[in-house]
Amino acid sequence: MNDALAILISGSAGNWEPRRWKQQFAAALPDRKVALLPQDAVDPADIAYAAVWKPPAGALLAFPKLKVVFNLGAGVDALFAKPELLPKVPIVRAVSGDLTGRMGEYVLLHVLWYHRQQSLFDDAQKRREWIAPDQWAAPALRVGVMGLGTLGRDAAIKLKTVGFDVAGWSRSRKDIAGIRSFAGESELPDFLARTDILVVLVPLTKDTRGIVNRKLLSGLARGGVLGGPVLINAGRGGLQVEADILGALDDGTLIGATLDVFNTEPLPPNSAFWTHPKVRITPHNAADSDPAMLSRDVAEQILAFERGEPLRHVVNAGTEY
Ligand code: NDP
Ligand code: OXD
Repeated sequence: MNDALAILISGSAGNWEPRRWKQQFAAALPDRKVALLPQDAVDPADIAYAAVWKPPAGALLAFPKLKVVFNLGAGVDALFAKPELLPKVPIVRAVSGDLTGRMGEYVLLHVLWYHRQQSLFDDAQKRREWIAPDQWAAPALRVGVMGLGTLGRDAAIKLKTVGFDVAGWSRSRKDIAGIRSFAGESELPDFLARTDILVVLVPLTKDTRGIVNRKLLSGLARGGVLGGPVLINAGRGGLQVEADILGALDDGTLIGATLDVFNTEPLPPNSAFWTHPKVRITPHNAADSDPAMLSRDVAEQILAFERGEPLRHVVNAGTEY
């Protein structure tokens, strides 16, 4: 029998409904055993590949002949929460045009929402009032993208295409036409000081946990066209210190926040974020992993790997992304 694929997904609804993934993987790999765990019966020694989203800690150690783990999202922080329980095999993360396109849509939508002062019009409509606020053009708004990797780079280019004044921050310097690149901790203060809207798209790692805190938010630009800085976090909840964000919104350090990710998900009903007038919440759906698209990508990688070709998008265990 060909080396089997195990699917381990923590999730129950929407795109994380495990049976959707089983169906798509079975179609993408018709000649191979595909086992949805824990329900399907399979000999652990037959498993050569695992496709996972937040698998139970240590579950991957059950497969003695495992060759590759495919993470079904871009972020691998859930796996590296317990690195000592990871098998010593390559971990490949999701990189797909589908995922990248979705994130670009999300970033554009929310930056444009602030830029075009949409909340004023929503409120005015409720009052049946025809208002005429001043509106600036896109080059007047300075957007800063934290993380210029697969998703951040694409979002930054899309923002630049609309006309915004865009810069990005990453560990290593980038050369992207029309986008100023800031690199490393030493250049973070200058990056923040020129940023009206901060878009967070760094991965959650040992180096970035809690990076969106009071000190960082206090370093954002003042005096911009919005009247104060805005935070958009579509990365991970663990990047943000939530009490600091609430404090910054309350004392005017931030004028708004759009949050797709939270320390606890789903966001508990008693969270102050739900009712905060300056907060916009989305339910960690900035860029959903599509079962049909990603199972096809994983199947292609498995077949290429078996032809002796190198794996793509392998995570660096040292940097955790
Ligand atoms: P990449 O690995 O391609 O890019 C990560 C970027 O962050 C790189 O530019 C990297 O710098 C930078 N970075 C990492 N660590 C640091 C650091 N310590 N200091 C400065 N810069 C740093 O990731 P993706 O773009 O594919 O994804 C980013 C994140 O988006 C994912 O990890 C995930 O958490 C989140 N995500 C959220 C989704 C949602 O629906 N909300 C959906 C998909 C992803 P360098 O280039 O120099 O290495
Ligand atoms: C991802 C996510 O990391 O959906 O891809 O959060």
